[in-house]
Parts: sequence; C-alpha cells; structure tokens
Amino acid sequence: MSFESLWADQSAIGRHPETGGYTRGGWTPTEREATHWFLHQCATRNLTVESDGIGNHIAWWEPPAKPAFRAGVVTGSHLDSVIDGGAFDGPLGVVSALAAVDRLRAEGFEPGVPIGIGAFVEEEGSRFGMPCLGSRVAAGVLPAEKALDLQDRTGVRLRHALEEAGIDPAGVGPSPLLQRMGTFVELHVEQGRGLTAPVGVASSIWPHGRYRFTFTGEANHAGTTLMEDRHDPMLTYAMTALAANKQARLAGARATFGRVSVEPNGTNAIPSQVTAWLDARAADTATLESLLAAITKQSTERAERDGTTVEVTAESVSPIVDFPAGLRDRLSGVLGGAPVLPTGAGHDAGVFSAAGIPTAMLFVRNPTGVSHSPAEYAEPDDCLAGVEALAAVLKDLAK
Ligand code: HGY
Ligand code: MN
Ligand code: MN
Ligand code: MN
Repeated sequence: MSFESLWADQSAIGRHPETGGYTRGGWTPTEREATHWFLHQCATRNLTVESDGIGNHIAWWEPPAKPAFRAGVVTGSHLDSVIDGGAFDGPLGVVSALAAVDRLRAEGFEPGVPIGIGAFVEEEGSRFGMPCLGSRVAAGVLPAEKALDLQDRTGVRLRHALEEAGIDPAGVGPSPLLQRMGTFVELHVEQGRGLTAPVGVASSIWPHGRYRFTFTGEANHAGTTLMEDRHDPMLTYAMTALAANKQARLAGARATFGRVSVEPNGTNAIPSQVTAWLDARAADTATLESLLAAITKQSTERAERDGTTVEVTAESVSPIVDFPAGLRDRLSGVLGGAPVLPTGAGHDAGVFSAAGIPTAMLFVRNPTGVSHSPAEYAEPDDCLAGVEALAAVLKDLAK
C-alpha cells in the first residue's frame, strides 16, 4: 500500500467536515477507530502486535531466523489529537512507519534485529489533561493509581473510560513493551517554522509543564453588587493571563492558559471559582522555573487586591530532553547532513529518552508552521522524503 493511500485512509478517520480538524481524545470512538485501523494494517502485514495494559501497541517485524525475545528498533508515534487538531501531529509518525516497513520489505531488506512500529495512547493528554499519558504509565513515571483517577471534563475517570473501551484497568502499569525497545525513533511533523529542508533531526525538547491555577472569590449578584464590593475570580484570572503573556515575552519563553472552567458559569452572577491550566515552556529549566515563579507572584499579588485566592498545582512537568548526540549525529549522517533543531513540543520520544532508552526524532517540514490546529500541514513530497529518511534510518539501525 503506498504512503498516499495509507495516509488517505487514516486521515479520513474523524476529520471534521467543516473545520477539517480532528478531535481524537484517548479511548473515544474516533481514537478507537484510528487505533483499530492501525492494528488492521499491522495484521495485514503479519506483524506481531504486543499490547500493554493501558492500550499502547508495538507491532513487530521479526527477523526471519526468529531468535528468542530480543530488543529491537522501534519507531512510531500517537494517533490521538488535541481538540480540533491537525492531521499530521502523531499520525504522520505512525503512517510513515508502516510505509517505511513496506518500503524496506519491497527492496528485500532483512533486519538483523526486530523492527517495531509503536502507537502510544493519549499522547496529547487532551482528554485527561496529562500529556504523554500512555507512555508515562508505560515508563513507570506515572503511577497507575494516579493515572486511573484522572478525570476528563465530563467527570469520567480514566478507569471507567478504559472499562468502556473494553480494557481491564487492573492491567495498567509499567509496560513490558519497553523491555524490547532497544532504540526508539519518532518521526513527527515539525511544529514551528524551524525547518527549511524537507527532513530534520531533533536536538532537544524544551522543558515544559502544565499547572492548574484555581482562583476562588465570592459568588454574588452581577447587577446589585457594587464594583468595590466584589471578589471576582474572573478578574484575577484575566490579570494573571495578561501577566503570563508579559512574563513569557520578557523571558523569551512561552505561556498559554487553556482548559478554563468557571463555576457557576452564569451571566448574571459573579463566579465563585475559575480554574485554568497554564502551559509554560522555556529553552532551559531555570528559565521555566523563574517564569512560573514570576507568574505565580503576580497572580498572588493581584488576588490580594481582588480579595480572592489563587492556588497553583503542578499537574505535570517534563524536564529538558537532550537526545543522545551520538544517535542524533548518526541519523543526521545517514541523511546526508540533515539539519538539527530543538522543539518546544513534548513527545513520547521525550518520555522514552528520559527512561534511558536511546532515542531520536526526525522532523518533516511544516510550511505553515502551525500545529494543534487544522492549518497544520506537510507537503506530500516532504512526507515521502520523511518515509524515505525513516526507512534509511531503520535500515542503518537494524542491519
Ligand atoms: O503539547 C505538546 O507539546 C505535544 O504536542 N503533545
Ligand atoms: Mn505529537
Ligand atoms: Mn501535539
Ligand atoms: Mn436575581
């Protein structure tokens, strides 16, 4: 099956007819449909699928002389998306992996070690708020109990979402899949404007975190309460969002508030509480920490003025990931000196690298430089260049 037909098949799953975007939250029907499509493609290629308790999968192309349990080279990414996200973030890595294996088989390559194709669940954390949820549980950095208690916006806990998807929550925990992951290479659409060549190699992932800000004030009547008598958490939130934007600009960092909920969310009552999640990122850990401290300080000062309170909880923090230089340079060399660049986006590759697995990433050029939006794009020729690059890298690593 050509890359083009694989891509057409997969990207038809869950595409919104108006926006062209995708909302594939973990274990939701459209994400399940995409996962089942992937598993079907693996079955038709006689790949041996190994799955873990939370729903990560690695499909293995074993060398002909089938040795016993051996580590191999794994490539892959995720099939879930953010809310109204783009087509490429995640799926491009999974579809390119299938196409790269097809290409290597077609040219008669026989791997010396197993080659695995991975699909890791809820990487975006768009449903349960925890980025790289599947890979973090697999790597043992997120305890199963904490993961199973996570709630989505409708109040459904992960344990119940798994049961609804036919998955027994008792199986959730550190994954045996990682014991066979000798090397991991993730191909991913580039998500800024950093890449001028069709394919690049990642040097590092910025440290980043998600922080829950809870602003508490005093519910009251929108029409009868004098302005000076109000304790409006919406005001404190708004001023905090402005402060975050200013501090991020000053620090050369990035800060965004999202996932905002207002209680009670009426039109004629001053709310009692506003909850908002801050996504903060910086090129180094010290800058990230000082950015968060500056935003929290200004938020607390504003809360004192407003007669409200603010509570900040670090929901997830991902340390900087510097991909191993030897592997990075090996990939760049195989690709004839492909450009090397950092990314401000988190990835499953970051989790596996932090778990001590030799890891690398390939980027495919994104001319719009937009991501987490239907405007995310990669040219067909650049996608094919990505498949060719991935096949060359797998051939080099698995020979
Ligand atoms: O949010 C991120 O950085 C990644 O796209 N999951
Ligand atoms: Mn991604
Ligand atoms: Mn993403
Ligand atoms: Mn009234």
